[in-house]
Amino acid sequence: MKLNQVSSVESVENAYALAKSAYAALGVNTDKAIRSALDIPISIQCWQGDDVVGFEGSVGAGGGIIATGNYPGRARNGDELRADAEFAFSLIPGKKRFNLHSFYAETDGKKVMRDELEPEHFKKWLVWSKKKKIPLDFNPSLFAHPNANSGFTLSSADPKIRDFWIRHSKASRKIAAEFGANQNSPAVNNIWIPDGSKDIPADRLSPRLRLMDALDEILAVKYNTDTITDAVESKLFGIGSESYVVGSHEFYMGYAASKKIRLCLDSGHFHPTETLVDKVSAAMLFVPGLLIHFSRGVRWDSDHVAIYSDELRDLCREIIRHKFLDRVDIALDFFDASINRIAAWSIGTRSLRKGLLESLLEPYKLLTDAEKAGKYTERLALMEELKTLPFQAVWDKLCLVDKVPVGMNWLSRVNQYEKEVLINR
Ligand code: RNT
Ligand code: ZN
Repeated sequence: MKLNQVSSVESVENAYALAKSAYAALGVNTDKAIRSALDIPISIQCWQGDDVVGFEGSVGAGGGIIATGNYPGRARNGDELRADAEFAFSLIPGKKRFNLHSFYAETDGKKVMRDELEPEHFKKWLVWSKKKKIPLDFNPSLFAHPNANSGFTLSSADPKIRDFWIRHSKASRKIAAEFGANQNSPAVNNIWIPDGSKDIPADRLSPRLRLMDALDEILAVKYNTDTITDAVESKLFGIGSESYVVGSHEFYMGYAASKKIRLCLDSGHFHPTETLVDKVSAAMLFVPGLLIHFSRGVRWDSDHVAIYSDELRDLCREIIRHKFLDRVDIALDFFDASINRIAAWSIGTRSLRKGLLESLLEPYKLLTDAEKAGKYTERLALMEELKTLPFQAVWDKLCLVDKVPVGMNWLSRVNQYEKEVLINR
């Protein structure tokens, strides 16, 4: 089978015409759903492109996260990362943002400490972002650094260490606000720290008090909300922090609610059988908004490539059904070094866009009508029926509309890019 001959424009259009009427019979307008799905920004994580290494000359992530695998072609500098991302963008339909970490600063070979970073160290990213019309998001990097070696950063008992990371986090917010001022939409600045301990701590409280104080100090600097959206990300455990994580879910849920900032929920950061699906409608009652890191937890790893799973689809439905899009930022967070990294971006982002499209095609009112009337048999029957509607035809049409490859046609392009570019690195 030749991958690039799977579907002709004509066969996509024919299948779409049939699908359109099948959905119309349920009162769903597929053209409108396609337009809405393309309009939702997805923030793509730059760190899938280089295995979370950054440009400081370090070897890898640290901080309890790790990209395993040694697939050839890792981007080693800003130009390679931007080239790879641009190529990935050509395979991915819909509105995109690009999510940077502070250790992707470009300092022209000069050593700039993380607490001295300035917007000017992201000039190349800013110029590129403007040119490509891809807005940027940001994250302070509180790992892969000698000052993070103890396993504690913002919650460290050593004031020197804690102050360093407070200064770094402040610098990051300043950079994010500068991004936001340049792009007509706030840059999301997400604070995640790896702090925690391998074995049972005696004192679970003091680090949390220190973290709370540190965050208060960082967030005390006020910016125009048109330029920056602050978020804080919780976690259950990491490699080397199996027994205790300072920034747990309850900690940040409480913190975000009381400080009125966004809560970041990462789908890999909970118990293996626990999902985000039931958390969205609860958390949204108490926090101003959410940042969702779409990811996939597998055993101990929280960062496998996002796929079109039941969990992802349910999560998309929660956002769409309750019309939460204006208060939920949608982002990806995975890093896999064992497969082609551009393919990883393509698979993960396309899967997420599929989930959003599918949710926009749901005749939600039919479900809630059945529910309100107590017709639970009908509700379940309908839910099952909806699963086998001709969704793929609508997805293919969306790709056609946005002029990106239909079906698996993107993969042959990736293989070509691998042969021509990646393999020579
Ligand atoms: C780690 C968090 C965090 C990171 C990125 C690199 O467990 O999910 O979001 O993955 O910031
Ligand atoms: Zn995350």
